[in-house]
Amino acid sequence: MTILESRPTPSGARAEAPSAPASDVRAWVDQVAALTQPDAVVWCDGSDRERHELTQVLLDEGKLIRLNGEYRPGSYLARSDPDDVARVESRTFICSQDRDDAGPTNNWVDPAEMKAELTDRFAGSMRGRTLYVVPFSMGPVGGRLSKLGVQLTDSAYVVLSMYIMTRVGAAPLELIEAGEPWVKALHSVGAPLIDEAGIRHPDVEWPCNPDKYIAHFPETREIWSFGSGYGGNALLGKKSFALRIASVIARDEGWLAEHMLLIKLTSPVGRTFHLAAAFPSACGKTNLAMLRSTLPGWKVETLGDDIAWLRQGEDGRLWAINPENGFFGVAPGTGESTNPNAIETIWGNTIFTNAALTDDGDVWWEGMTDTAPLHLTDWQGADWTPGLGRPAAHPNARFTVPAAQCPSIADDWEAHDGVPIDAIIFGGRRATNVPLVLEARDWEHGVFLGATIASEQTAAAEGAVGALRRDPFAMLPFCGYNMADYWAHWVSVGERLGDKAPKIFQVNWFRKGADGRYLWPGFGDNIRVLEWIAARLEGTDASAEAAVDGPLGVVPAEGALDVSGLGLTETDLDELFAVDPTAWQAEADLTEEFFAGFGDRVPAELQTQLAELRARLAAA
Ligand code: GTP
Ligand code: SPV
Ligand code: MN
Repeated sequence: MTILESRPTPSGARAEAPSAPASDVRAWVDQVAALTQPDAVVWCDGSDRERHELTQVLLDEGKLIRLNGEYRPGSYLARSDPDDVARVESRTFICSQDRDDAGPTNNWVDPAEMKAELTDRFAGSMRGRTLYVVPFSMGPVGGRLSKLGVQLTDSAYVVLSMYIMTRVGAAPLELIEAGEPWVKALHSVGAPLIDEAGIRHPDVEWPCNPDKYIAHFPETREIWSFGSGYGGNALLGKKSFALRIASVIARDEGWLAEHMLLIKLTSPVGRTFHLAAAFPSACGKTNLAMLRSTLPGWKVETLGDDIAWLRQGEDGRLWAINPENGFFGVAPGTGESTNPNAIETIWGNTIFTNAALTDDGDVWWEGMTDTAPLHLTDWQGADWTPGLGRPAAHPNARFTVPAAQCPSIADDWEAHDGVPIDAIIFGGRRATNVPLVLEARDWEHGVFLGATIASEQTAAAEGAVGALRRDPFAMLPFCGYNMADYWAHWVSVGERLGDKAPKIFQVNWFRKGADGRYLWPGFGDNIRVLEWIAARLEGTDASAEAAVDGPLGVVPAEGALDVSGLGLTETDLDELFAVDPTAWQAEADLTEEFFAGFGDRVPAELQTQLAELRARLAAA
């Protein structure tokens, strides 16, 4: 670790506003240190040595538990405060100058007001702690689509997580010092160890503050996060930078920052396709990204599991990168039978948060194995035995692991120019109404499908699990500007791509039968849906025969979807694709209401799509 004073003053060319000029890194650190009053300032270089030292600090402080090296080498368990277990959407703010630029789906506070309020919160917030300076790159360092940032944080757990999730170190800092634009990401857990009277208090296992703020300043490309140490609230390269701030940069520069997984699909005859898919939080991105095919000859390789940046290339097509360096994946439900590639990925070098601990020092969660161990220590540190009626792991327990450890990672996952996208898939968690798969008639219809995604709420954020809510493009919590403007931006990107635009599809793995069970086996069998999508992408006579028109979009023709060996009944299959015109007219009513909330900013193209949907339903 290097102490502030040993660093030379950065010099070199300066970036254009609105990104901070390079000379500001040190000045900014000094200014934040003066405000937050840490005991020490440490500039991080991302080295192994530093990682070991930070790990040791966390072990000594009782903030990490070392797992049994025989089962889980180089791996640790962290247990959070029970009130800091997921993203806090109610405390997430988009502080644009103009309220209308944040739109009706974001919390808004005037930027000057928010900065004044947060300056009060940050004053002395790091007393007794260390301020870490973490320079990082989203995307491979120096890549054409990559972006730079510096996170300041008083949490060593956050630093270790950033090492896994982003590219940290000297190389990004050199680029910043050479004048590349960068994003300021300020974070404090908001739990000073020294009080106003100068008295030092003992630390706790998971310091945080009940008063949380995840504030974004889109015009100045800044993030100020206070009070939480968990996931997307605190690892600021992820949702705050790579989605909320990046979506605004993308709007201004004509590209897309999306809540999407990225995969390469290879057919039995060696045809390859690159697909990007947006599903809301905890709705299956990691699982689809790591799919192990149940159909012989088909292969899925992983490029990313949560975020994609997509930009038109010189050939006119849409190219995409995964800006992240690791996975922050949902643990519950991840097992040998559902996601064997994830299980292999987390063999070691993994930080687990809010998983249960086995008596022999490994982790466990619901769905990891069919039966639970007879005794566990639960995610809150209490004794746990099966049948207690409460889960051993928190439903939003997560693993943080380097992407390079994934056995299905694609060779070119770090390609500087990314990969060319053949298809975009939208999905959600819908027990009713939404069919297993359909294809959009064209780009604008695809944008309508994305804009009207609704999904049952999961444990990835605070709120009532199971409640149906609109989550357009799976970006409701992540769009850094007015959602209706974002839809218009999507329409304009399609216009620019023209006939080189990817095809758009919609899927739903979660439809249930009258008896409440999932109609579709999901997981590895989702390859059957990808096979149909690939058939449609071929553009051959057989592609045309594989589909028929339906009221909601283009659906598989009789027999075109391979369901052999699944044991689905005729009724199951019918229910998976059933379209109830009455229920859909009701959905259309809800869509109309939803659009009305955005006033006249809703692009006319989407209103036209809604009218067409109603007409098709009426004719059905
Ligand atoms: P975030 O990281 O929160 O953005 O989530 P994600 O979209 O990556 O979700 P993930 O793949 O981790 O899935 C969340 C939950 O959905 C897990 O409990 C999975 O087991 C479950 N799941 C994923 N795919 C399927 C599927 O095809 N069928 C069913 N029934 N469940 C699935
Ligand atoms: C999500 O909630 O979509 C996540 C987890 O991927 S977090 O990083 O906490 O946002
Ligand atoms: Mn996510």
